Amino acid sequence: MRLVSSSKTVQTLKISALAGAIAIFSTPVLAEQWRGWNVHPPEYPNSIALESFASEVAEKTEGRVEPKVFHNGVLGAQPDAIEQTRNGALNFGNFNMGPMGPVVPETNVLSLPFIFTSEDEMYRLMDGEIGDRIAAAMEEKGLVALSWFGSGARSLYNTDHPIETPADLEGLKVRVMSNDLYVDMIDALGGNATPMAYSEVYQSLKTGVIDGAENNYPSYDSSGHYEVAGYYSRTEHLILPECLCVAKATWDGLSEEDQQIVREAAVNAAQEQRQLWAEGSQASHDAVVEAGAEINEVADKAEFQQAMQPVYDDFLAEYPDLASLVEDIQAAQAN
Ligand code: BDP
Repeated sequence: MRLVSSSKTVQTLKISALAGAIAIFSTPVLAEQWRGWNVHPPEYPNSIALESFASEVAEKTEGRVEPKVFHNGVLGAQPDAIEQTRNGALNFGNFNMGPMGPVVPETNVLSLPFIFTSEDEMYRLMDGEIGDRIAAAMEEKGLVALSWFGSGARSLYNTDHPIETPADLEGLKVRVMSNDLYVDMIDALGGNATPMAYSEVYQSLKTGVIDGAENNYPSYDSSGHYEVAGYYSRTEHLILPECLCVAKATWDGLSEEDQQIVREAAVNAAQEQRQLWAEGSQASHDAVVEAGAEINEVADKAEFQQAMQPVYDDFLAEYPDLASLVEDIQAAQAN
């Protein structure tokens, strides 16, 4: 086979450069490149759903908007990413309502332990008027919540014994997400709360800086925490929603047509995430058990629930205006 002569190559390059230049100058609207934050690895349910969101937006806006998801928390820790999205330095992200609390107090209502009685109830309420109230409060702080993802139920796990009752937490250093409400929660159970970035938890468990943490099965699994903290006790104290959020500055810059496309893609992504979550959660449970983690059913959750009363009292003393939101969530589930 003969190689193409070098002068021919140069000519080809010139032609393609010209074609490229024409393409650029004749494109009426330049594509907007969006940067999206995600803490999880690419195979995690949320990550797959975020990728679907990105592809659907790029396809349906015909390339006017090109979202790119940065997985594994490479764009920074969650509290910083929330700030960056609020000020428009990042364009979108999948955020948990835990680290959202210090920015949007209304979202802290969702972090009151045991406020949701099941994942289904959480989804039902977040898809309705309660979710709209939360979204309105977030929008005032610069974040447009377009849909709600699930994150299962969070339970305690630690390095050297199962947690059967609050007394088993006595003196344990337990990592929590960055939110004072969780410090109160662990303190009320007799442990010592240590707020810390997610990325530091594995090493801190391994070296004994902390004794335990709390999370759902998929995170316990994908973070590898089960390798270093093998006792997972099903307290299920938090059922936290997560948002697919777009920066308000980014959102306001979109045409109505594109806003609709982006919103629809976010709702579709949430549907996919919830489905993948249910499957992934079971798979993660099986995987950690297979790897030797011990899952402990907590016989009397009521003890943990009762211990949370001071957390509710202190929160409502600080935010009396949020009492109606708390009551509405509770009442809606009693029916
Ligand atoms: C996971 C959440 C993620 C949090 C993480 C944590 O999906 O947003 O950053 O927990 O504990 O379940 O920090």
